[in-house]
Amino acid sequence: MTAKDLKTWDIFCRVIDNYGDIGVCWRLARQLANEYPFEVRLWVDDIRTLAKIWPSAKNTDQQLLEKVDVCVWREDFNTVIAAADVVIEAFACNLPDSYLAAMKRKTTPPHWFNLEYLSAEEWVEGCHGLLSMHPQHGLKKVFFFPGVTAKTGGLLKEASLLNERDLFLANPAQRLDFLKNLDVEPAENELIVSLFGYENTAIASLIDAWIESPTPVLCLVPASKILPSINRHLGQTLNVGDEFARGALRFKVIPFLTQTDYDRLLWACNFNFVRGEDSFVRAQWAAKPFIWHIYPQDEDIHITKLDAFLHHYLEGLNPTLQSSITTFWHEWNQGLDCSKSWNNCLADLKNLQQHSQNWCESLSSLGDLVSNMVRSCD
Ligand code: TRH
Repeated sequence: MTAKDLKTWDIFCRVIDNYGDIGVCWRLARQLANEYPFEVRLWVDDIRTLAKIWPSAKNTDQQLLEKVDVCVWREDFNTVIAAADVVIEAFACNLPDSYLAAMKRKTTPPHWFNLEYLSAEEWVEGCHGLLSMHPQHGLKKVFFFPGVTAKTGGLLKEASLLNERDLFLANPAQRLDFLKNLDVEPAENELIVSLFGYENTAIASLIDAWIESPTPVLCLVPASKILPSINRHLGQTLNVGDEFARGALRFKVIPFLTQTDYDRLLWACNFNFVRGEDSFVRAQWAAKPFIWHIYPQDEDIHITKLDAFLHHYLEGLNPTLQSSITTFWHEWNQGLDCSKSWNNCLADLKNLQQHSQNWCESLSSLGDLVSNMVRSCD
């Protein structure tokens, strides 16, 4: 059987916290269903979180959404008679026993992937594509690692994404209309920043730097976990729709957007603060300067992951900017004063912008995760 004979795909997703688990799975499901002649079913245990990034998702057990059959994955899972030709277990979420038994019953065993979290660490290249055998059923599972090098599974990227981005950016009126719909009217010389992050004490130093900034700053904050940190420093209770101005800084709290509009936001801004996994990837495809608030882990494992990414990302950049970015990213992730490193990065924004484009092009030349996964089924 080749990939084109594999008609049915099941994706299993457990929402651990925030939006990244479903964010990745929903994007993956949509791409498989819309770019290939596959029947795609997404099993998710928390439909309300899906509705946050895709508001047309209803709180119902089964629905067809964007060509994807979206089903609620309940603890007492026993609804499936036939397993799919390809099964994606996202982030080691443990498939239900009854589903494993259905996989075992198939005449040709399904292709079974465990989709791992993204990491740019070196060991990932050695583990991508490794097989493990299920102790009871003897079914084989492939470990599929996203990554930023040719020896990994690559990153999720829809076929039309970069083209859509370029069309959007080539039409300044479209950009202004998009912002206007968010009730945002930027002044001509304002630096527009999008800010999505976890709670972070470092925001206090940035707010102070932006108030004093020689370039006016318009900061757009989708309602999320960083808002209380902002409110605390400003002594305000800003909510969706509120605006706050002091010195050279304007803050605007915008609604949480759909995944599609969030891309547009990243394209429309001059600098993006992102976090977790999926927004981090989208910022790279936006080809704009960005900073990553990595998902914090015990014993500072996340800092090793941060450095592994920086090692690839900074290649080819002038040493001064390399050092400014490294310092800025470390300070932001450790909740430290980052006013100086922000100003240092901004002093070379033109080069940083060019570098963001170069990075995006080099990533794009590696292909994309879905094509790589489909090809690996051949
Ligand atoms: O929300 P995140 O922090 O998600 C995660 C989870 O914490 C997960 O458990 C962890 O393992 C993973 O990170 C690494 O960040 P992420 O991955 O960026 O997901 C956010 C999603 O929300 C992404 O799909 C983009 C989307 N989004 C919108 O659709 N609209 C918005 O306005 C914003 C700000 C984000």
